[in-house]
Amino acid sequence: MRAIWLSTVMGLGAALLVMVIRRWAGFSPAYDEGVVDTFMLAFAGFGFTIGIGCWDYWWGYIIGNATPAHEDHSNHGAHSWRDYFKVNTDHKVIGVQYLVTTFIFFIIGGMLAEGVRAELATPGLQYFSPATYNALFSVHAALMIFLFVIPAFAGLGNFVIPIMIGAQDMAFPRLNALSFWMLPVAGMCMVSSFLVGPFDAGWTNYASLSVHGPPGQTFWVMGVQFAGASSIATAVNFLVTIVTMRAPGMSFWRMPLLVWANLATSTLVVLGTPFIAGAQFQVLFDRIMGMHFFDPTHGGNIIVYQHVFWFYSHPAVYIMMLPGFGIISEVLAIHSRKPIFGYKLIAISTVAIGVLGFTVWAHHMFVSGMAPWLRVPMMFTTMAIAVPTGIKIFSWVATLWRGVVHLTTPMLFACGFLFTFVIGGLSGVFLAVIPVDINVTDTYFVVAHIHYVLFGGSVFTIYAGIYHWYPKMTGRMYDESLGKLHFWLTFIFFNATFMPMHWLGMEGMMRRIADYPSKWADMNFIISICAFALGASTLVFLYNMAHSWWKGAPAPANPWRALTLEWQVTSPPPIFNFDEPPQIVGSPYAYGVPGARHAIVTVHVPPAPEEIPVPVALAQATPVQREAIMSALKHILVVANQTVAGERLIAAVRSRAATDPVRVTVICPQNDPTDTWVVDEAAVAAATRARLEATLAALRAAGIEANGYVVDRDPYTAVLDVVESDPPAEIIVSTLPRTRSGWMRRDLIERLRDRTQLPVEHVVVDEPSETTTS
Ligand code: HEM
Ligand SMILES: [Cu+2]
Repeated sequence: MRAIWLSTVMGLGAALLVMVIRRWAGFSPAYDEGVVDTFMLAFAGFGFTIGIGCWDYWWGYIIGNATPAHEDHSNHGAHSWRDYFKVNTDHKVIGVQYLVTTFIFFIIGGMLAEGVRAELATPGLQYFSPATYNALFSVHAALMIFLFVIPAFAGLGNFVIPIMIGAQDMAFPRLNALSFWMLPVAGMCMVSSFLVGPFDAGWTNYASLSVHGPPGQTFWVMGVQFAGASSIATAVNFLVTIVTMRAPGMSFWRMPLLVWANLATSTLVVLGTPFIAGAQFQVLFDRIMGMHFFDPTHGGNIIVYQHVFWFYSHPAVYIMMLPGFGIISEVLAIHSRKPIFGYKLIAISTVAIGVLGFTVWAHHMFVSGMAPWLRVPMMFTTMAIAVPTGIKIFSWVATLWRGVVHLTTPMLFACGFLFTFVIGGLSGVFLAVIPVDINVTDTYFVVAHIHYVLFGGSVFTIYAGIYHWYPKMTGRMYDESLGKLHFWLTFIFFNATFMPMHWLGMEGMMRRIADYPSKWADMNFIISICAFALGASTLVFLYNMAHSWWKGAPAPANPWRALTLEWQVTSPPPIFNFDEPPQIVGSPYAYGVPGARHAIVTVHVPPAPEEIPVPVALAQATPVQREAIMSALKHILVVANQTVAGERLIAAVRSRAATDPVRVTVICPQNDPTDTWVVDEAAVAAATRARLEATLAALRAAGIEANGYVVDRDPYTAVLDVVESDPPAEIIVSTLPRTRSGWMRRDLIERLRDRTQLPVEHVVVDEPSETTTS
């Protein structure tokens, strides 16, 4: 491919050119690793993005080619799997590209972690030299942070955010593609550092270790620059998209919380990332140009590195948290069928965390030798961040409270997140306390803390998001039992791996060291075994994703019955998302509020090829054809008694039939306590039968295949009977208003939802004209 040879040619060419210039200018040696590597990587990376075609359009524009009057959208949207390997400007394709790529780096980073755990399984040095060990955890952490967590959120956001706000794409689709294609470049820089002597100064790359470290340090610096450029470009793209492209009616207070989270995160990225880029350039200049930013013997200052680094990297922990918080807000509200508790407070606390995030950076430097007084304000600001974070936690728990909780896989991961993140947050508050931090600095207590927030906080939320939007992205359902298995394995082995590290740390086991005293042998052995099991649990996930994409059941447009916009279009969404801009009319979270709507979406359904009404087709069919027609129809079960012929009920069924061919079973359960004292059994039964016949006639008149019967049971058992014998896809229950309905007094709807796990719609029929009285 053009990308490969262009990046090779440009990389080697640049390296050669630099050497020639150095020879000519009289520098010796002509081959200086640092300088040559820097130019080689920069040009190879740049060449890759050129070769793959990111710059084609802009280049054509610059050299004055005629720009087409109408964009032909030829590289927009995926028409076959091959399109995922090309430059594509469709945010949905880019979102999937991001997720798949980041998971590849997640797996590489995970394998490096298993290497770390293998070495630590027993005391002494077995597999790796101390230097290699340093490289293992450095590359592990760098890949996890810069090539997995941060870009995986960018990928999810890319897919979901434009649809959520009712836009057709991101504001700058070509820039979006360039952002994505810089990622593999960044990842290759980091991974290929193993070829030259990998970087080993930790993911923080402190000077002066980084200045004097092996040649791989240069690879790390260039990797961070590409990853950083990618995230800044994406963040600008998100900001412009969210601020300028929301659908009519979507005020800030009607934005889903994931959009809020992304707005705050993108602001952090735009303000913070230039700092880490600057710090890494300074390291690079110290290395290759003989500058002395961080060399005290020449008037430099080492601590300045840490200040600049953490001024980015503390906000970066929120870059790795806030999008996850957004995902959790969506998942919890949708899967517990309740309006989110404290919508505005969650939104405001998201922004507050973003702002406060810039005021705490030196809590990472309590023992660095910085001015001692600076610790005190940093301690207080750090503790202050616990307030908005606590607000969120309480709001999420309050959302769950008395909701109809559906323990689907995304919901399980969301609950797992709550559990682990609270632990990670609490150990964070401990670490904010100066004397505690001084005591456990650089021990396994910190390693435990990092993983509780990053694995529990970010990886769990990424999983929750992927499962939640998987049906939308692929148009297929994932396997729910495998999903649950994946969750429990991950949850159990995660805690078994990282919880004991708290104790090791408090006993004084130091991090970033390949060996340890033998008194900790047992504990470390157990941890390593659990870490291998944790790694293996990922296989369940990968199998589920790959197999379901290939063979999973087709996903309906809205399997979770969510209100937000991305669920109102087909799965997967059409290439330009919406036929017409949707109109936003209400809150995105009014779950369980009767009649609530978030948006009005116009969908132009293509006219069906032949328009023979189902009953007519059935009447003409042979028994075999009949069977086929019946099984292709979506089965809807309607449960009603007094309200059975209600207009609203019939309208609800008709609207189902408008989108999918349906067949309907209507049941009228009889033994229902009525409001009257004296009951004439025979008369009641006759009246019920008459209402049922009227309903069936009305449905058949509308071209719907309908059957029905009066049953002599209570509604709950009657429904379960049908679910057993002829499983419906959906249930519609029609009752009188709550105050006058015996069924509602017995919580019929909730009980049916819990028991059958099917969508149950409740139609309330009120006006006297709509109920046929006997
Ligand atoms: C199978 C899962 C994982 C295992 C077994 C694991 C194991 C470890 C271990 C043992 C260390 C400490 C090495 C040392 O200090 O000597 C470490 C460091 C680290 N890990 Fe992980 N890890 C895993 C997943 C992750 C994930 C998902 C992330 C981030 C999203 C992450 C981020 C980090 C960071 C930031 C460090 C600090 C590295 C440094 O000291 O510079 N890890 N990991
Ligand atoms: Cu921090």
